[in-house]
Amino acid sequence: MARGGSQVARQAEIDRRFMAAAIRLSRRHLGLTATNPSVATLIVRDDGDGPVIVGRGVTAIGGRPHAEPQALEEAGELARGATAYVTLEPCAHHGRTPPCANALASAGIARVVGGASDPDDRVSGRGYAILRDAGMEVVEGVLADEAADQMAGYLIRSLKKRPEVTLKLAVSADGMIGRLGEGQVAITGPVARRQVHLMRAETDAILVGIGTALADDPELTCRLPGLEKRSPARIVLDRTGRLSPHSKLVLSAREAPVLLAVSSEADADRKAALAAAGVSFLATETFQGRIALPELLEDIAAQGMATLMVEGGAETARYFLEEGLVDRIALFRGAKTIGEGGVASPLDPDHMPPDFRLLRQARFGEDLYQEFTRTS
Ligand code: AOF
Ligand code: ZN
Repeated sequence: MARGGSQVARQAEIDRRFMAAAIRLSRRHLGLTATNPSVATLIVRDDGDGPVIVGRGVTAIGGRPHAEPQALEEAGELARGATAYVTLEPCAHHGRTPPCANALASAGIARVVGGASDPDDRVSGRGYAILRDAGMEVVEGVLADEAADQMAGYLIRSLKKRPEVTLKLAVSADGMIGRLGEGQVAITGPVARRQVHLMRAETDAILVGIGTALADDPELTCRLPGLEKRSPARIVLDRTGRLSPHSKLVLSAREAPVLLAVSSEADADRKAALAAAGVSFLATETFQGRIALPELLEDIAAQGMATLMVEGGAETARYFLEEGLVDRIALFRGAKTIGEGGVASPLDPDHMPPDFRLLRQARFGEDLYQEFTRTS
């Protein structure tokens, strides 16, 4: 009995270890799988000398093929009798390819360990049912929260019809996010800045207010060596269409999309000039003189974007917070002070809103990084 219990505990530990590895692998295609989540599968077998990975797959760029068939292909005959670790319940529907649940069964997989459950009506519960009906042992919900966190954009888009919103803030040691009228001011060091570029690579879209676009002339691209092609779409809240055709955003519109959220007040000639430079528009309604965020976010999700990072400025950040539309706060706390003429952070870094909890923290160079997620 005691031995049985310790074996179960040992297996549970092995399952958590391989699920954690699968979750890390799933990060590879974040921001690259369109409306599909970036899912990973590991095929693991144990022929007596301990568990060995014999197949790996991540949802392909563009969203297909899914993770499972790729991992099964790599494993080949070694899949027979093996365990499959999947970060999301395997699909049960006939899309362009047969259901992944059936593919796992035909390959002779003996055990499936799943992470997050899939809210997709075509899949929810059915994927696991197919596996069980085929005689496989199924363990659901291993590291479910961690798996779901990695595909939060997909889950929020499915359930709320809007993208997951991450508010990114860089706050100086004296609680400022910049200096009035000075454009971009360095608050964090080079390591933290590279981390922000990595976050840009993993997100579908970045959003700033027109005030920040005019004052800072930011490019908002990913400029990490080798990841330049992974720049997200750039969205500006620009109700009246004030963005300059000579701004860095517009000048790079053919390399990574630029979308302006405008109302009917935007001047037609200005819009035409911007359109000629490659800019697209999200025609949005206004509410009390501002772009209506819920409608805008619905449009963004309808265009297939599941993750949105709000990068500035203070007014835009406050607007998203007031509307209850922030799911995650990515807070960089710089070691430098700004002093006179500083623009105060919309959030006190020591007092996050009560419905947010600290998920992880790290140090990047001299700067502290803290990530909070909404609990309700
Ligand atoms: C899996 N493995 O790697 C992914 C899954 O349009 P389709 O046919 O690609 O289906 C999209 C749905 O497939 C998506 O809503 C989600 O339920 C699932 N994603 N499933 O078995 C994968 N990416
Ligand atoms: Zn599938």
